[in-house]
Amino acid sequence: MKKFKILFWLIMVAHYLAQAQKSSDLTSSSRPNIVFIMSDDHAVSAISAYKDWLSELAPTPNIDRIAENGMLMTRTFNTNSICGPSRASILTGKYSHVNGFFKNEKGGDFDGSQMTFPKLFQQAGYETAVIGKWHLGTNPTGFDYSKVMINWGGQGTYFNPVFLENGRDTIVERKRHSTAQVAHDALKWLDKERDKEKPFMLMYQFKAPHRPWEPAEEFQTLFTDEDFPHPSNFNDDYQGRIAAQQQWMEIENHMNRRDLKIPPPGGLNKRELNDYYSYGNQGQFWTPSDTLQGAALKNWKYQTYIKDYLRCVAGVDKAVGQMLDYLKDSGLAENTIVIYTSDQGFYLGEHGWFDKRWMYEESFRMPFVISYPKRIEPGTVNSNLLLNIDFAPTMLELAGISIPEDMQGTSFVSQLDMDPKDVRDAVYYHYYEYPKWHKVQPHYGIRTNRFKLIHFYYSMDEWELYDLEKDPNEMNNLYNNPIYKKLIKQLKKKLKALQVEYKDDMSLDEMRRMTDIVIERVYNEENLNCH
Ligand code: SGN
Ligand code: CA
Repeated sequence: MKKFKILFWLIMVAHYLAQAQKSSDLTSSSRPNIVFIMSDDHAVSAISAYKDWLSELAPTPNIDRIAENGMLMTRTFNTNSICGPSRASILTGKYSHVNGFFKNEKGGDFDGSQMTFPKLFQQAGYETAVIGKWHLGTNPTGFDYSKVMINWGGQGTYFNPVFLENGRDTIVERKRHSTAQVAHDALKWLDKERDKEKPFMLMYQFKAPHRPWEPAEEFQTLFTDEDFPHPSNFNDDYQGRIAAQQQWMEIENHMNRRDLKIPPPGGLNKRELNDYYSYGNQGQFWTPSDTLQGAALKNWKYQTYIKDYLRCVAGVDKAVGQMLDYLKDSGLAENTIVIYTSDQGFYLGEHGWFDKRWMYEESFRMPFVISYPKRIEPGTVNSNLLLNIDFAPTMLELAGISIPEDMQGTSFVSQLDMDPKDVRDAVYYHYYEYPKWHKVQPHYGIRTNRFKLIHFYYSMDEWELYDLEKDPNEMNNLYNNPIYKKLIKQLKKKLKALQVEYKDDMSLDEMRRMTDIVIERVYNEENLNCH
């Protein structure tokens, strides 16, 4: 009898200790804070931690600090390389066709009633906020505080950006450049406004370095005396790649006067001004001076573009540094996970292009660096295949919050711990928007560690195969080379399996209909009355 009594008390004590541990996990500082930093259109090559071709000319010392303190992911990809869709996939952990936000242009607004990772953090007792770019139409849901840009179709502008605060108040910020404003607001929220009893999850999101690449005054003279090199395939002729022959995103032929900061003549009304600035979008020829023509004109456009782009990046890097300094000085750094990423990559002259959308590496890849001093070994590198839909489950697991069954991404926490489980052998991609803005044919495909197979299906039936080891710039389409017949068969089988797994196994006609859908945004400037 006595034995049973002792056993009973032992069980009771163990139970009590377990409960106490659980509640202290929920209330104490042991739950990590998260600062999720995301810029817009920031290419991997424009982050010096990646030691890519622009690293030495345009360093990003502050973003690099995150990599030095934590882990640099070299193979992170998005599921649909365009702004809103990538953001919707990050929030939901689901592919575009599942979360319903598959194109920016006339694809409607994001359904904010669905489950998103910020909602799960909020429900678990976190204080949540989103500050900066949102670009999903409907008001943010799942946040205790939100201040997001709403003008220019939700893109926001670099100067005089218009924000919506907490879904109610419209504020035109005239004092600061958009990047500095977002930094100011985020630091203010962290330092003064949040509930300090709770752990926090902050989404700190910049418009920069999105088109039309307008840097803040303090960066406008940076790189003035530099002459940037061209990427090796700057003069790509798109041989063997039919879809690439039809796009409208060449630096030489599709940059407009706004992009290249050509001042308009006086006396134009709003409409004329818009026509003036957007001249060039569809290949209309113009030159800033009659003597500037041909290769020299193309180079001038490129130099103007890349410098403005990298000046915008310098602004973002400064804002990242301010955040890191604040976390350090306030004692928050040790228990805060810091992530830096971008909604997708971008072309900085590769294939002669700007913009994104393609499954080719430069736009398919996303930068991703993460630090968490308590858990991640500093200076580590991970080259496993990751996706933007993995971010939500990963953050949830790090915070000890359970991951909903229907999230399609997979947590990569085991990889942060250097004990990899569930490593993928391929990633699946699907892009829909056409023809606006840049005439990129809808396509889907898979990428393994070495090969990439793409199907352009909308108004053509073209397949492409690349050996990324031998041809990292994707210039040589191997699809019709008989040597690869067996490999193509295997890749197609894998592609089909992924389509079934992710429930994207519709007919081509159904896919085309998604491209053709026209749902106007409810949420646009005219309806906002904010000027
Ligand atoms: C704007 C740009 C396009 C860009 C899209 C989508 N045109 O429409 O060049 O591809 O945004 O960008 S602009 O004349 O308005 O600059 S996204 O990042 O929002 O997806
Ligand atoms: Ca973007």
